[in-house]
Amino acid sequence: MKKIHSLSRIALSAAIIGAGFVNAQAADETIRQLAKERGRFIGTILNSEWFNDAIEPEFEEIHKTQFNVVVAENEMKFDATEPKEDVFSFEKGDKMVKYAQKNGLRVRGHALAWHSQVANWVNDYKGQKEKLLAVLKNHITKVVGHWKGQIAEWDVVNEAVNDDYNADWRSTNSVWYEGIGAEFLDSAFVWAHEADPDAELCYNDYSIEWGLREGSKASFVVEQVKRWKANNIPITCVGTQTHIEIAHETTPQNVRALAKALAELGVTLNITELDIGFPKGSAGNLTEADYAKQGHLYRQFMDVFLEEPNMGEFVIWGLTDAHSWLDDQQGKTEGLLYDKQYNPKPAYDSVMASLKAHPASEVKTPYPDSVLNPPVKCDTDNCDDPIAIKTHTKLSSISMHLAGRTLFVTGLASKTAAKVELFDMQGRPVFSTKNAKGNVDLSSISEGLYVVSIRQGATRFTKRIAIK
Ligand code: 9MR
Repeated sequence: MKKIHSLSRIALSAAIIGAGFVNAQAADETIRQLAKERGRFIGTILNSEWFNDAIEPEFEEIHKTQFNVVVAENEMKFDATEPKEDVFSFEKGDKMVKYAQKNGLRVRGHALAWHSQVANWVNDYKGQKEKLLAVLKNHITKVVGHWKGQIAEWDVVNEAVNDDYNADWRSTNSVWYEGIGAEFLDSAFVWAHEADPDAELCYNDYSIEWGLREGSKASFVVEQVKRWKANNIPITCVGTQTHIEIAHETTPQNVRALAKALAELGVTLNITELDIGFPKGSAGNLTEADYAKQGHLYRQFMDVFLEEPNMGEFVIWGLTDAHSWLDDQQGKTEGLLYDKQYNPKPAYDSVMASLKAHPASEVKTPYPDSVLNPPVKCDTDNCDDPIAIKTHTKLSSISMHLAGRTLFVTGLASKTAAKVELFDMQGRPVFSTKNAKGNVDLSSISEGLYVVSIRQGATRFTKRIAIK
């Protein structure tokens, strides 16, 4: 009997209960597999919900099946790793590194020297240059040192350029720049290199997908990279975050131009935080043509990525529209490859189509074999100790089927009852019972689309249903 790929299972169950996108994904083909054959890394973040064990089981299953590079959304930033002076907190980062090793994923570290998400205590030293240099050195040395050999690449400096028409260093609201001056950047690269000489070291920023016109952020960054290379500052890569909107049609070609400019300097360009959002509030009105347009833009980025020999990583800032910073903080929405119910969107198909249109024999890799096929760091034994990946990460055994107004819940552990909740598409609770042991009567619920959540102990199952 042909093995049904687990993702196809998800798509299949979505089809049964009438969810949005259902595509005919080939059973054994994944982005990860095609990326690996091409010597490239394609990935996404582990959302903070994953670190807090508050995410649906589909998330991890898709994440490790489809991608081969991973980044922590917030958990390796300064405020997370050094919440008190010289007191470090590596637990969450360790959990991710261990997950990556267990599943053969490359790890990006994000981010060491950044004006944002700095722990509050650092502000006590505002304007004290020597002290701030010591603080930053200690932070970089201990954090990079802790994961030496396990994190392949660091965003050493993040977002240090301002947003002015004539770009320059960000001189306000940056404890590092205001207290130390531009030398904090050079020093950060040197300290990171001392702590892990094999790690790739990036400068990462947003809005550098806007072209190389005079005075632009991208041109300013290229000029700095020239200076760093001339001065033997150990930078190896630039990250273009690329948080864009559906209307930003020129950005893929701008990224191509940036890659070419950096190639001349012997530096790699990575796409590090891509999302392509629609205006907030538009979610309910989006048409097939809108999603096709989004797919077209994703495809263009992937084409550029595969065609430029000095591009190595393609990272999307989120996996599912159910968990994305766009809705919370950006006035944008629906920017990722999977919809809120974990169905692959047309954007997913476009990424796959681009990969297939660029045969492995024609895609150059910027990485040596030792990077593409690193020694396995984890066997079953050392992976289980000392930090166990929570049982939460196992696929839920719970399943459900809706027939008329009756929800048939199966796969529950026999001893305790489950909590079944129903939410409308705005996330408002419309039904709840704590005592489900099998069938749940939904005859009181009006026609419409809902999300069902079934919880039993640590096991959780969520799915969208249409009540008719
Ligand atoms: O996705 C992150 C979000 O959860 C945080 O609240 C936010 C705080 O600054 O940071 C988000 O990630 C940012 C990344 O670290 C740097 N580039 C911009 C990203 C989106 O804001």
